[in-house]
Amino acid sequence: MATKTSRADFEAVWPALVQDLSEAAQKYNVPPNALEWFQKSLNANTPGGKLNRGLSVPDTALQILKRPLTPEEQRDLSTLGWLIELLQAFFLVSDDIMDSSVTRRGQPCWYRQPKVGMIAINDAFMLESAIYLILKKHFRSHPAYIDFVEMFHEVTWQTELGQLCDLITAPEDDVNLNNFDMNKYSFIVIYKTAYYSFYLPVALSLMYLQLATPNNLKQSENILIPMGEYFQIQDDYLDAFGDPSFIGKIGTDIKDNKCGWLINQALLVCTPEQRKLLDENYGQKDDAKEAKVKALYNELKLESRYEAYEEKRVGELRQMIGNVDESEGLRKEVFESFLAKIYKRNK
Ligand code: DMA
Ligand code: MG
Ligand code: MG
Ligand code: MG
Repeated sequence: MATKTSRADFEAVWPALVQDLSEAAQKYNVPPNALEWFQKSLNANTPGGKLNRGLSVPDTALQILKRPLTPEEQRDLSTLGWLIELLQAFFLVSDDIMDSSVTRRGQPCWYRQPKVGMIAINDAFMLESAIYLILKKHFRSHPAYIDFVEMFHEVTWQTELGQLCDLITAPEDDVNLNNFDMNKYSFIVIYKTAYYSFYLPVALSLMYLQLATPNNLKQSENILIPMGEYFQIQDDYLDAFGDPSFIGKIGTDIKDNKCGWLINQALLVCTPEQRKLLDENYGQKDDAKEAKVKALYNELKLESRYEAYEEKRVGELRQMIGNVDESEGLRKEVFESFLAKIYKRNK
């Protein structure tokens, strides 16, 4: 039996969702050029990524049920997966504006595309609204409908809290590395990334299957939040050490004065002279200064520090997964397959 949802099966659900959303706009006789704009934004910002989050909704159900999904389950769980991809699209369109990023998924960021500019802000809001339009259309009579709605609201709120801390810890005009530390860092990444990327897909799947007991949700959170923290540490590592043509985005963390994993690690091990170099070069929109910081990251051997961190965290996660209580229908495989998707990723 297949234990993974194929990308093609998952992608096949998307066009019908665009159609549903188009109908929701046409209900108000929206002018044709506005409808076209909305469809273009949906298609440019939602598919095209790794789809890890979206695929994890049907994948979680496959691991739990240990049988192939019925066509109805396949469609519903993929639809819930696409709602996470819409949430992600909403966050990424806004994140790229706030981070002054240049590329995303190998293309110019949406706000940098011809004729888009700051209309991207409204496009982001519409991507968020799309979640609730689809939820209502497809799941209004599901017993977990209100739980789905509340879960999307809560996770959105958590992500916004994380983004707020990420942004205010990185003021453009006031570089002060004393403001960074690993506790602040953990808060930022758990809230801005771990809840929506890791906890949400599993929670939605459990709710859909009517297996979302307090114990199952708590166990999932206890494993998926540290897993999501690890995922964002990978993102921060790849920001400086990844290949932009492979990861599809050009890193901005050094220039943006971000409280990222690499700078926090550098601060833990640098000498006073190296600290001076960081103070003078971090957080400025200057290619030569950014290059100096990267050179110091190499000198400090942050790459092997990262590899050591990765092995340690993955060992801890495997230990936690081994202790999962399966008596209420949760399965270790849910977490094993999630971990397998991200271990040693280079994109
Ligand atoms: C990502 O943080 C968090 C959200 C909520 C999009 P980031 O800015 O490091 O992401 P990326 O590297 O993809 O711009
Ligand atoms: Mg960003
Ligand atoms: Mg960001
Ligand atoms: Mg990043």
